[in-house]
Amino acid sequence: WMAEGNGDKTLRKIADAFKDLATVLSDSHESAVVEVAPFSRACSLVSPLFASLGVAFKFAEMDYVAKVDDLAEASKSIQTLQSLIDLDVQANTVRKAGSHTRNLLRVKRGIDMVRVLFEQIIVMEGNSLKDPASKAYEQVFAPHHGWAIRKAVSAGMYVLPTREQLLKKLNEDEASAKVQMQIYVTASAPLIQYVEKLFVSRNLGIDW
Ligand code: 1PW
Repeated sequence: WMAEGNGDKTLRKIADAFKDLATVLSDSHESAVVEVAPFSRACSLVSPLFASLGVAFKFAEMDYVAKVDDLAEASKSIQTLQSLIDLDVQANTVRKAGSHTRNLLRVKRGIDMVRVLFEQIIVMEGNSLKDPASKAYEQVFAPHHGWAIRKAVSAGMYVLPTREQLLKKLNEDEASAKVQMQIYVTASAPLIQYVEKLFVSRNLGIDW
C-alpha cells in the first residue's frame, strides 16, 4: 500500500513545521527573528507537494528546490533572514541573479502560492484542481512571469492530477487533508507577511 500513497504524511509535516514558525512569530511580536535554518527546512517540506502536482510542474519543482537548497546552504553561515537580506544590501547584490535575497523572494512566492492553492481546495466543489491551481498561479506568480512561462503553466493546468488522485498520493482522506491544509493556510500567512515586511521596510520592493 505504501507504493500507492505517501506513508510520510507530507501534509502533516508541512503543517507542523509552519505552525512552529508561526509560533515563533506570535511569541516575539515586533522583535520577531526568524532563523534561516528552520525557514528553509519548512520550505523544503513543500517540495514533495510540487512533485505530486505531476510532470507538468517538474520545472517549477526544480526551480523551487534549487532556491530552497540555496537558502539551506546559506543557513550554515547566516543565522537570520534579516541578516541574510542585510548582507546582500551591503554587497549591493539584492537583485543579482542567484542571490540569497532574490531566492528568498521567489521561495516566499512558492509558499504563498501553496497557501492560495490550499485555500481554494478547502472551499472548492468537484474533482478538478484546474481552477484552484490557476487561481493560485494567477494571483502569485503570473504577474512576474513572461508570456512563455505563463503559456507553459497554463498548458500544465490541463494535466494536473484530480483532487482524488492528489489526496491519494498524499495518503490523506478529505477530512484529514482539510485539517492539515487549514493549519498551513493559517500558519503561513503571518510568515509570508513577515518576509514581505523585511523587504518593504528596507525599501527593496517585492514586485520584481
Ligand atoms: C499549484 C499550482 C501549480 C502552479 C505552479 C506554478 C509554478 C510557478 C513557478 C514556475 C517557475 C518555473 C520557471 C522558472 C522561472 C524563473 O525564471 C523564476 N522563478 C520563479 C519561481 O518565478 C525567476 O527565477 P530567477 O530568475 O530569480 O532565478
